[in-house]
Amino acid sequence: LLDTGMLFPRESSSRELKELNGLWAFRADRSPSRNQGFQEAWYKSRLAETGPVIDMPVPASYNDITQDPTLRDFIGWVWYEREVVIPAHWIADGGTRVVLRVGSAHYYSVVWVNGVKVTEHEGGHLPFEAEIDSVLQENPTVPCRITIAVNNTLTLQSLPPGSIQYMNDRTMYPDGYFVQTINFDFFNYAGIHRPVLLYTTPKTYVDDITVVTDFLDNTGLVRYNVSVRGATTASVKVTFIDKEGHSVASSNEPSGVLKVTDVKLWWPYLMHENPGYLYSMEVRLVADAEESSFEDVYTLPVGIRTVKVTSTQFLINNEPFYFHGVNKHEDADIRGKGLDWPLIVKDFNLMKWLGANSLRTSHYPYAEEFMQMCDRHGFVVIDESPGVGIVDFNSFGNVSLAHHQDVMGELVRRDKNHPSVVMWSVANEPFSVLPQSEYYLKTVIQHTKDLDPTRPVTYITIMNYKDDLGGPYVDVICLNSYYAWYFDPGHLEVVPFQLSNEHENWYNKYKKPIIQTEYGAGAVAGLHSDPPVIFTEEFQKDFLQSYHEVFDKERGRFLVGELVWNFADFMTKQTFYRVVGNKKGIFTRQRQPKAAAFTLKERYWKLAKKT
Ligand code: GCB
Repeated sequence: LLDTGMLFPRESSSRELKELNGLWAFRADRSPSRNQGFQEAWYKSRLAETGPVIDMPVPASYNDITQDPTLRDFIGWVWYEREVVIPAHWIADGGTRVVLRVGSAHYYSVVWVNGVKVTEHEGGHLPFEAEIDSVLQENPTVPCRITIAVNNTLTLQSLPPGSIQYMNDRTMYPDGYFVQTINFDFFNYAGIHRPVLLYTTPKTYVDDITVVTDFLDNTGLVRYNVSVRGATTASVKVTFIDKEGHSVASSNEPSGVLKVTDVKLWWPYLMHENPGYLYSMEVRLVADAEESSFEDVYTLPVGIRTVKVTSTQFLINNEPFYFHGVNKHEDADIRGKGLDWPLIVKDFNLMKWLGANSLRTSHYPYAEEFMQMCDRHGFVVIDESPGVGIVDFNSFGNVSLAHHQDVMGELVRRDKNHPSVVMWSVANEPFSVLPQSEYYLKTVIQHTKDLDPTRPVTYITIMNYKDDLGGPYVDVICLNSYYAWYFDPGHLEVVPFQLSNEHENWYNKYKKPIIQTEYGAGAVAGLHSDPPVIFTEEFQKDFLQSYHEVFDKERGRFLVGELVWNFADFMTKQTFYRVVGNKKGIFTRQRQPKAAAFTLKERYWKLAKKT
């Protein structure tokens, strides 16, 4: 299905980059049909010529940028436009491939260049791109105009699924009133969330690279495959370079195995004094025929490590790994889910402060820039698809299954070379007790294993071991538990019974290792009470500790990890059980610690010393 690669755009001697971040012109299509933009072909001229526009930063969610609640809650098409001057030499000789790339836009996007449609893409959280050099050559306007229409509507066939409900009782709701229903617990932020850029390659170019790593004694083995696209025949030269810049292995074949002597393995943060070691794999493409001269150079960071799962352990480089870390969200004040470097770096600093060694990209793929930081700093990642809130009977139908498989294809294609990614999660809390769910989950998991036979695959469940139907198909049992929160709220005395029974039952049934992929309690920063009650900082702290006591009895037996819910407070839709969002963060949304953060910090550093 996916017949091209999706390498992260990098500059090289043969590739240029031009970022299109900054201010774009913006308009929401508020017509009753939500379709005026297409009817009037707003992409054909400058957006300002067809109506009023406002400034909109890219990347950012548009929801929290203005003072307008109807834009915050808008459902439908919004239009973005920006002009850019294309360097003359990109189009002059016809030898350059120009690609427009969107890091992600939520949810459905259509893209035009100078009024010509160049691509459309379904799904947020994953990149898409289009070759635009022929459009630029045929319409050489200065500047060049890029228009992107984005629709955030979620349907039973989208991932995540949702549905639109029309409220037709005119005594109760105004004319045309409808709502978006969703089955997930985070705000459905929308817009262009990640960088938009133009990059160039020669017409014959490195389209994709796949690496699979292993080691034997002190020799690293890098099995690789380079796929080339374009007309001309070309030779591939691969050079493997260490951090000091020394070439340690090389080859002249498009695929093969590189042998790296005295290998420096990629290790998780806190597991080794030199975590996150990355080599550089330089792939150089050179024209074979004398009459054509071109070269394409792409350099991929590569970490050499292995991942294995036994019935009781999760092994990285054949050593037992215990996940002590966090679940995150891409979420912050004002920018929503928009990529923001200060926020990313701050979050990494906080994770290091905490002594975390791992995270789950709950509940969708995170920015590539974030994943690269995980590689470099040695954070171990459970890479989750946007398959969150699959609860409706109909969403187990064939259409959504096919789409889910496509999304896994896009995710694996994007993230397959990250050493930090040690497991794929195809879904969070699907309603895996329905008979239809078994075939669905089995199929998505098998599909993901076919795409990447080297990593374990799982989904995250909250269902009982008795009723859950997906257990036989996962490599690691991943459980979310909220005893003493959603059930028996405030009664920590139930935790040792309910949590440990749950774990024992799952383990005895499947003989697979378990990760507690979520556990957590809400705390509004600054609320205090002794004796503790729910929503106070004291309760959140005690809640975590009561779970830790159970974990400590199971670590070394079958429990291989604990990921707190959540790293930071995050926004949700407005509902009576959320107080300006979900407050289960151990940091506030502004990244300040609550009392529980210190409890966790002490624990994680202790755990780090033990492993
Ligand atoms: C869960 C979900 C997560 C929610 C969390 C909660 O089980 O996976 O998305 O935010 O519980 O706080 O309810």
